[in-house]
Amino acid sequence: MRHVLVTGGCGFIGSNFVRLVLAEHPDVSIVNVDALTYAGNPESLADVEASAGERYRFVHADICDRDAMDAAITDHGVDLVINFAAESHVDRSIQDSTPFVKTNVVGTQVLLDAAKAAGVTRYVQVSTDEVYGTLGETGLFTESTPLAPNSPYSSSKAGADLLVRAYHETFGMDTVTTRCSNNYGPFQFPEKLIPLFVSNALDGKSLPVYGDGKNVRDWIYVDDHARGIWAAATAGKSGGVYNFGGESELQNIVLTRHILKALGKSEDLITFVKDRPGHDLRYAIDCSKAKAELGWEPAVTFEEGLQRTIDWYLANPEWIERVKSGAYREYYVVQYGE
Ligand code: NAD
Ligand code: TDX
Repeated sequence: MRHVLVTGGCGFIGSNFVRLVLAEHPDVSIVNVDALTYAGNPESLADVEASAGERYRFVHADICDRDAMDAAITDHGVDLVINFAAESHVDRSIQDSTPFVKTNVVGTQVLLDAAKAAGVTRYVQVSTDEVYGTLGETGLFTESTPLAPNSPYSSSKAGADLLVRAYHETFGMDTVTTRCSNNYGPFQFPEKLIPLFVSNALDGKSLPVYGDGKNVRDWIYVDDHARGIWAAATAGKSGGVYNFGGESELQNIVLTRHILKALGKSEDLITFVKDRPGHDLRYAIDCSKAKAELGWEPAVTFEEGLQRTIDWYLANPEWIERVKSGAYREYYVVQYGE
């Protein structure tokens, strides 16, 4: 049995990762450490909790808590740590960067120290293409593109990446860092573009497109990212960095029209609003290294992935309604007004 510690497993990508790895690898058990912030929802793993038996354990703890991290690693005989836990939304980091520095930078340092002290075999850092900053209209991010983050979110993620690099260089820790483009799929919190716009369209509310809508993102279905992380964790080179992307670039306005069309809603719902400060123009990933070294490639086309995602949101209205209660409303008013 391989004992894996996943942090942030009650979030969007973490929950999809836990479900997929437990289903595809019967020799793996997972302990999920999550602080259950606004973005963490144990309901997203209720099916796993009910069916995985001894192979799944949940620990309610903060990755900044060293004693709790030591205990989670030693109590469960963990040999592989995969750190998904993060504050992950750019707009929230513009409102207040404090929790971003705490969780993304300090939390990573604490987890690295706990993993080092326990002598785990490997530490995997789930990072993002946003650490590379922005592209112009051409070109792709490779693993050797210099880090040039532009938001408090991406700079806190870049800080974490540099700590991971330093623990590999200084202490010889076996680390792997993954950097992925924009994910979408089931269980994504409706502050991110796709679930926000699906949810608003279903409610007949306006879809707030920032600026002129011409910013470009490279969209990847969450299961493709999850498979990439597992491939990097199990077959990546020590100290390696691996980019993952969906090879599916779209301007935000084009994506918005796809969503409205798929839901049979009018384009009159589109509203252009004030641009995000420091809004990166374009992200696009060169994932040839992951293809060559890990035998990985994105398997889900954007059309198929978007349809699966929309079908999931249509089939799970109660998940989205519960998530949108309380604190979400306050955030929405601060970000978008009434
Ligand atoms: P998310 O916001 O949906 O989930 C984050 C999870 O981390 C939540 O369950 C939350 O409760 C937990 N968490 C937050 N602070 C914590 C702390 N201090 N201790 C323990 N748990 C804590 O995020 P996501 O979209 O699933 O992203 C997961 C990871 O992938 C992040 O590291 C993010 O930077 C990275 N990433 C995301 C994307 C994307 O498109 N969403 C793309 C590339 C990389
Ligand atoms: O209301 C909106 N209107 C809008 O036009 C929102 C929420 C977003 N946008 C634009 C901004 C971006 O150009 O849509 C694009 C996507 O925005 P987000 O979903 O907020 O994602 P992004 O800022 O690109 O970052 C995402 O990808 C990389 C994740 O949130 C990060 O966690 C990940 O690291």
